[in-house]
Amino acid sequence: QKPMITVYSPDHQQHAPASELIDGKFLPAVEKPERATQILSALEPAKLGDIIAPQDFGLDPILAVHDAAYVSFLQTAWSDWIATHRSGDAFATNWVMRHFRRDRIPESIDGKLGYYSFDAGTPITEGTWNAAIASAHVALTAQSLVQSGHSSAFALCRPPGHHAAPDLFGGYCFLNNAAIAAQALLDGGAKRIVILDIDYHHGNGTQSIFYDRDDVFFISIHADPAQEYPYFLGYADETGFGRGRGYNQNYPLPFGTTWLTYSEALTDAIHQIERYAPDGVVVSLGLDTFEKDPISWFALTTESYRRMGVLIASLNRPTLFVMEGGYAIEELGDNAVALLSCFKDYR
Ligand code: SS9
Ligand code: ZN
Repeated sequence: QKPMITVYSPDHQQHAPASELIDGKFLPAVEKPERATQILSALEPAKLGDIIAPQDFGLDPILAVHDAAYVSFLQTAWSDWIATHRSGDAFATNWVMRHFRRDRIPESIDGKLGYYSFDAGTPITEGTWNAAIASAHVALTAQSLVQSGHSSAFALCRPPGHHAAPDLFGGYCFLNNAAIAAQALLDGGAKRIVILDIDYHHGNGTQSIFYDRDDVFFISIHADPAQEYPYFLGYADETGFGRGRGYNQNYPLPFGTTWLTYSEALTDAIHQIERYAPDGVVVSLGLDTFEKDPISWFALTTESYRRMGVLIASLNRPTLFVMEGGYAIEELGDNAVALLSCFKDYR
């Protein structure tokens, strides 16, 4: 059995919003530092492999996925907000919707926040950029391990990334860690990469980044967007565009989904991956499909994650796990270890 190295940076703690806009109220943030520290403390006794700090890869691999103007916006968003509003976390409240112009980027920070986001549930704090760039470097460090021959690695990313598009933040995400890592694998010589997104929410950002490409096959199993966030993407008929036609696959599932139904979708996804024969698999690992997740409505159990680990291991491909969502703090570490240790045991 080969060890599975985990990459972790304490810098995520710099992103600790005081509150989030949830159900029309400012409530204590659900996406909080304890998520990552809880997983870290469960990993230590599980002994999957060493836990290492990220390297600094600079901005180039981020700019291979995200727009330069968007990245500059993120770097100064909080200080621009403070210059106007003097205190507190920044929130978007106005958006470029249908009937509006998308060819003018506002000068005002309030306008920019709306131009570069798609929800009001994602606060930007003083340390958000530092945390987001560290999270991307965590993913890139794990990617470099896989690229150099490690059969798997775990990027304990926080904040998550799969909702972030080339020029949009939202859904607690700023930089798309999984997409950045997948692009880096390609730039390092891989020809075909699969991103398998098993977060409860559709990975709209990742889908958007690779929708017209055939070198990244994006597959997502998630709650039906007709009923659940992010609401405006993630339907089964989104199958890719141009060269990318046939290389995007969504499995929208209903509220209350248990392992019985979930495993059918995952098994189908596994077959599709086998047919594509990728050089590597990036797993957008969300654990918000768990029955006790406070913001999600699937009914998977810790045992489901063990089985998921076994199924993903059966692919026998270099595999990079990138942490996404999961908000049932107490069980988060056990569920992560359940999946990762079964994956490792069956490889
Ligand atoms: C549910 C609000 C959802 C965003 C959730 C983003 C999850 C990222 N009432 N808010 S994995
Ligand atoms: Zn999620």
